[in-house]
Amino acid sequence: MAAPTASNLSFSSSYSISRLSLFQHKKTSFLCTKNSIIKRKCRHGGAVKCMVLEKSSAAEVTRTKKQSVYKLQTLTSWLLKQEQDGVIDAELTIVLSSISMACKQIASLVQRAGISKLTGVHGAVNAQGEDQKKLDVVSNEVFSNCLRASGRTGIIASEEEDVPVAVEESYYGNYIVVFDPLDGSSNIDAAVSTGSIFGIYSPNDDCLLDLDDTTMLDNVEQRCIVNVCQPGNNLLAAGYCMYSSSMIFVLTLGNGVFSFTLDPMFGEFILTQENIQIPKAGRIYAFNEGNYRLWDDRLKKYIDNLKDPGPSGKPYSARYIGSLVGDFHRTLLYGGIYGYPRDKKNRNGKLRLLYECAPMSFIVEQAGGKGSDGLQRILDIQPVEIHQRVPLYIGSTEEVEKLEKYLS
Ligand code: AHM
Ligand code: MG
Repeated sequence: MAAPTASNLSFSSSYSISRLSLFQHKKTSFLCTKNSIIKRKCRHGGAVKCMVLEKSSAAEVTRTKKQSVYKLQTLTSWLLKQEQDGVIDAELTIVLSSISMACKQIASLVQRAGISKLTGVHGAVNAQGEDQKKLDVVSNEVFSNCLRASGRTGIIASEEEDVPVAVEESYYGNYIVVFDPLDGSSNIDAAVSTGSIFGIYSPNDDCLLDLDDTTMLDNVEQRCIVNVCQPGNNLLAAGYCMYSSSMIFVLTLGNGVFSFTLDPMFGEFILTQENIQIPKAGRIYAFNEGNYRLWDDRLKKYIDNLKDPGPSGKPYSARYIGSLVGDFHRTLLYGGIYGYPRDKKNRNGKLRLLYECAPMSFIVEQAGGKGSDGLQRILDIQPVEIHQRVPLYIGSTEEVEKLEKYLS
């Protein structure tokens, strides 16, 4: 039998069978210790410490190799696996990859905002009458460009655009993507956590633009609006990316919630949590209590009870970042409730159904929690306009149900 060449060999620093390295020559598997390879160049025969493995031992080594702590699953490889398993199609894989690329770019802009003079206001007001930050505008452009370039998106609707936009003919695809490119942007100038939120809807035949016809743009816009206004129940995928001490990408495709952390050493999202389950209950509440005076009396009673549950109970802890992605992420991992209620000034609360409340509710339900407007499930609400606002109560099932009892 011909001797294996040194270039074929793997090295191991240990003599134990499980840690010896394996190489194969035709149908026979060989193990070589590091010493034998280094000292004797692993020449076959003579005094060289090479062993021939039985097939079962070879399989054992292969199994050990699979469990290596150095094996990392990237978002890309995870998405490809979902595609192979038939959970998503190739087009959606590309859309999701484009979104992750947009998030990486936005993270870099957020991190360098002070240096590149991207803090402060832009000077314009968005469709909802809010002052846009410079980074709101830039992030919207980054997100939109990445989606357009994917060639798989047909319509995009953003917090920062007045109406949903149909992607140009040459790049046109089927998926409908709704997003808030930089949520919690009032926190940016103080370098506090922010995030991007997105939801993806399925192709809708009623909406596919016939690019050959002479439809007026207004009609196209109207058709886009109709198609974007889908209830959260129709979401195919939803997720968010949090720009914080770590950059975390959380995603659901309707089969559990998965979390990926950006490894800054090589710029890839790495799978760090699978099938996240929100605790059934949690003694943390996140509300902007500055609005207490404007709230409904039933809600005041609920909050009063959390703070003073009587002699038998321990008060809840208050945690409020003022950044939905950050507050939601903590709630997802530790349990508790996040709320943005309606009040005397804002009859429908502040948060937007399409690209804030619905995607987050899809994620929380996939993690075993609840998303409610106080009376009904957020995912059941049929939007009637793009920037529609709804009250949001989201988090651990028991906590949201407790609140619903107070409000009913
Ligand atoms: P934005 O999309 O304009 O950033 O507004 C949404 C944000 C949420 O992230 C956050 O939970 C909420 O507004 C905070 O509002 P407030 O400052 O009224 O507490
Ligand atoms: Mg927002």
